[in-house]
Amino acid sequence: MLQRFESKLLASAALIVGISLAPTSARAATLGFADVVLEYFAAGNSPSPLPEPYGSTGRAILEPSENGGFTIEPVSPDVILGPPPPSPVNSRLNPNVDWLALPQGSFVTVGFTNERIVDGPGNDIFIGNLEDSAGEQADIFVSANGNDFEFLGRIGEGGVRELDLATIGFTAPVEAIKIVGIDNFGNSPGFDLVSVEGLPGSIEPRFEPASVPEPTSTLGLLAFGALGADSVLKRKQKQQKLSRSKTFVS
Ligand SMILES: [Ca+2]
Ligand SMILES: [Ca+2]
Ligand SMILES: [Ca+2]
Repeated sequence: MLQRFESKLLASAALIVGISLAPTSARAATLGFADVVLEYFAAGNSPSPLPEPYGSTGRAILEPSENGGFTIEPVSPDVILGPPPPSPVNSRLNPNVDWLALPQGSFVTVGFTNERIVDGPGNDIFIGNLEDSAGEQADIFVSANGNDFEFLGRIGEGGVRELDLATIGFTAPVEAIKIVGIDNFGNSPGFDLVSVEGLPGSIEPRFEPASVPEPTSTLGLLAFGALGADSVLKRKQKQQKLSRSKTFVS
């Protein structure tokens, strides 16, 4: 019975999250940068035969001659979390640059655990991407609840990388940002995403939850998503109770 329930949950989870939520997507939170991959979707429009997700871990500078003319390798979508490496953010000059390529229609949605992004003075969101561009573009959507997304603007490698929430009158704190590839340009076909950042005047720090469930399984992730804040609150209350009783024991 329980097994049947679990497999039902897994099936629903697969539908909800598309391909998968990488178990390694929880990294140490860094202020101002995306901390978690909420969703990744492969549209399947990359030039054949490139299995998504692909990009580069940056540990080696790939030669176009090595891989059918494509400077890519399989990557986890979470390579875009946290801060980018020191300049230059260039796939040919810097072996420490990681990126996730988003070909036409493929997208990634990231969340923030220790901050929210708000409409501060001027631009608020910076989308880090490779400086050695082939003119790729991506569409950026923002959400205050992780479900409903509003189109904020189109950005381009080597072009506009910063966006202002005021341009669409988005006044609620941003909880999630979705980046959608719109072309297959370059030797790494698609928009080469490196980082997702809140600009300094637009970050609202917040405390991290006392404990975050280990996203070791899709089931765990689904349960976390479905139960949400309520379960976190209950867990916190339980922990408080436990720590109180510990105090008395000692
Ligand atoms: Ca962060
Ligand atoms: Ca602003
Ligand atoms: Ca590209």
